[in-house]
Amino acid sequence: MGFLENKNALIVGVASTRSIAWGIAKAMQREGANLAFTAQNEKLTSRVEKLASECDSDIVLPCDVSNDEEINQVFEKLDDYWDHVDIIVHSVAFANKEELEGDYLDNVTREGFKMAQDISSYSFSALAKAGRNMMQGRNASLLTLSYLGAVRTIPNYNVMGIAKASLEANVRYMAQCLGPEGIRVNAISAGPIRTLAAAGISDFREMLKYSENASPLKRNVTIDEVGNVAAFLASDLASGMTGDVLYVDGGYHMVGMV
Ligand code: NAD
Ligand code: 0WE
Repeated sequence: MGFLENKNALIVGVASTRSIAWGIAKAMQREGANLAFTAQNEKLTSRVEKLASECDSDIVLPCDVSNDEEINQVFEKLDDYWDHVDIIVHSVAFANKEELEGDYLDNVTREGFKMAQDISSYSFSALAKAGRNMMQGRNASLLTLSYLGAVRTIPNYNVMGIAKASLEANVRYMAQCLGPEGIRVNAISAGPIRTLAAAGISDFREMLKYSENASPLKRNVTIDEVGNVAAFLASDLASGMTGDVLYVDGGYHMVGMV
């Protein structure tokens, strides 16, 4: 018997088989969870439906996280399938591509800054707000994905680094707010992984090489390794943990020099 048996998990952020959210979905399904997915837009829906069916799920709901209406509808529709939600996985980030390169101050804009905060940080609060009723009395768990650029400067990560810092603070405020309801909130800070969100980032290949060499494990991490930690964090095995950021990066974050 898996450690997520009879848990209902909503997964937000699957776009392909390379998505971190897909690694998380597979691990959670393996441990016995029932899954539901959202798809950002119509273009992604059929792909996500195919992936959902691989996890024995036929629940795929539209959700652009910049739209409050769509976020509320996710839980209204989910209510037709489930009478409660135990787990919400938020694996979503966005900044304008032109702001993820070069000189931070030259390239950042008021609109781009707002956009990065909205999609990459506020949307986690928005999902928790909308899903709060369905998570009552369940020892529910919320999980999001961060990156080291939240707490250290990383070349080109720029406006996303500030959005991830906001996301990690959001984890703490949400954990404080929801703790009395037995709801836990944590983040995984993953090492670099080649996904759609990494495609088109200039020098990503060099970054992967660099972190491979500098990490104690001498390799990069996989979506399955992130998925296993996510499944653990969302389970009752982690019942004493909330408001935290766990690194799944082969130890890269704690190295001072190689
Ligand atoms: P991905 O492209 O597979 O996933 C990103 C997801 O965000 C996609 O499913 C996309 O549809 C969704 N998304 C973007 N804007 C959205 C919107 N407005 N509404 C709804 N969904 C939206 O890439 P990924 O690398 O799996 O990214 C998932 C998370 O992991 C992100 O938060 C990212 O910052 C984080 N992360 C990635 C890495 C990495 O190196 N790939 C490392 C650490 C953390
Ligand atoms: O969080 C991320 C990337 C998130 C992301 C990616 C894109 C690419 C396409 C957000 N918005 C967009 N917008 C697009 O138009 N990561 C942790 C992966 C990543 O991205 C970097 C990195 C790493 C690592 C960008 C610069 C430097 C390092």
